[in-house]
Amino acid sequence: MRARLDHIGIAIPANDTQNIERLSLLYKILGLDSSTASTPEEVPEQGVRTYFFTAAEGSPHIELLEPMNDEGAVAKYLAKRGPGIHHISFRLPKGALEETCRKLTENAFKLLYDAPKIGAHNMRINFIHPQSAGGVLVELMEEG
Ligand code: CMX
Repeated sequence: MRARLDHIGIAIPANDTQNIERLSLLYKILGLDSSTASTPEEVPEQGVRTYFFTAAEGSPHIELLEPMNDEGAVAKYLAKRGPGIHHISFRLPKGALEETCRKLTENAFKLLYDAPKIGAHNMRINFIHPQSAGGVLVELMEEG
């Protein structure tokens, strides 16, 4: 099993249209496909609206994370640390998530959920707590 770095999640302030437009322009100049940026996906369970920018084949994509309310993890992150890189996300081959989580737990890495949840793009997700992963929140995902 070999995971692939799928995307980098960036926390952005809520309701800042100008900021989203500027970032969209930045990624457009870099050639990222922003076709999904104008139609963000809402993930109420995570309390976020996500704007996805697709990079070149084989390269990690960019996911902007805008809080939908004051309670979610991203809203808390923004309040404490301000905008910036919120998490990195590894994509696992379909069917590998449970076994990978089992191995991580066995080796004392702290997972956030006992069982995977459904995230953006209908992916099954879990997270490794930043305290177990060098200060970086790590998302693990596989196709739902
Ligand atoms: N990256 C790095 N460090 C982080 C962090 C992040 N994203 N979020 C929190 N931390 C740090 C905190 O600053 C804190 O550090 P200090 O102890 O040095 O102050 C430490 O981790 C512990 O934090 P905590 O009190 O255990 O928990 P928080 O309330 O800060 O929540 C976390 C942290 C990871 C449990 C929470 O953010 C969470 O549940 N995340 C998973 C869900 C999520 O992030 N969803 C949004 C994205 C979903 C998507 O992509 O669709």
